[in-house]
Amino acid sequence: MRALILAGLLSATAAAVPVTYRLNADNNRLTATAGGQTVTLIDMPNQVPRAYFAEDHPEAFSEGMRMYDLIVRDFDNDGTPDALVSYTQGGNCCPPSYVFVSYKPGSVVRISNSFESWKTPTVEVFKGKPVVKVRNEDDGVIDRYGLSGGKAVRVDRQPLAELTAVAEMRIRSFDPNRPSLSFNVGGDAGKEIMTCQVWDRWNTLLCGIKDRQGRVLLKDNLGCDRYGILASKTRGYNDLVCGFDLVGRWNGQTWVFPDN
Ligand SMILES: [Ca+2]
Repeated sequence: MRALILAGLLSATAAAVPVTYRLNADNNRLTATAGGQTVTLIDMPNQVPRAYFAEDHPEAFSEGMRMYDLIVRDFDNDGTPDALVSYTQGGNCCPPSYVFVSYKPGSVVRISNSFESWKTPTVEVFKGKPVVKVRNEDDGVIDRYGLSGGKAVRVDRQPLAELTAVAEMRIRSFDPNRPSLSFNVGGDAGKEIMTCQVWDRWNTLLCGIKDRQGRVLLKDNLGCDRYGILASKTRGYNDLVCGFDLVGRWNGQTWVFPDN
């Protein structure tokens, strides 16, 4: 009997502590539940934790912020699940910030330093630990962040590979006096014309493609720092590339880019 109790205690100690993280429906409160007890970790309207609402706090929160992208893993491999959560004031000025939030029953809540990502990052295993993979197109890199000692640490940085285009327009070298290039993208033997303009708000390009009859093959409604024509083809038409590696493929009527 004694041996049984001891074995039970040991396995309870060794097993991961079950912690559940939850965002409320308004996306402004993050709670953790463990052992039947629910604790508020971040509460934007009520300024919890208080210190984070000071303007000079490096990870400054504000009352109107919302939280998204709750991703739960044991990021630091300590046996207790941690949360990665994004927070933003909204609007398009700045990318959302991401922090790791760790709750251990009976212990303090730990919130890491932040990093930024425009898009929801993916989580993958890197050198035996879950890491967050962030595409940073402004700097042309893929960064990986892990949680270590309560801090978000960049554990890897790789250059973003650019797909090679046979013809292209770039915001960096764009000349408004020469906004078009012609290239035979497929269909018949004639050349189509790609015409671009600067989307001032984002300092990026909006390019459309018309055929010789003036029919619109591609509407200019996708902002890309680079529009390229690739050598590869889909249904007889050259594939397009937006930015580094977002590939648009011909569907019989236009080019379709995946949601990025
Ligand atoms: Ca953990």
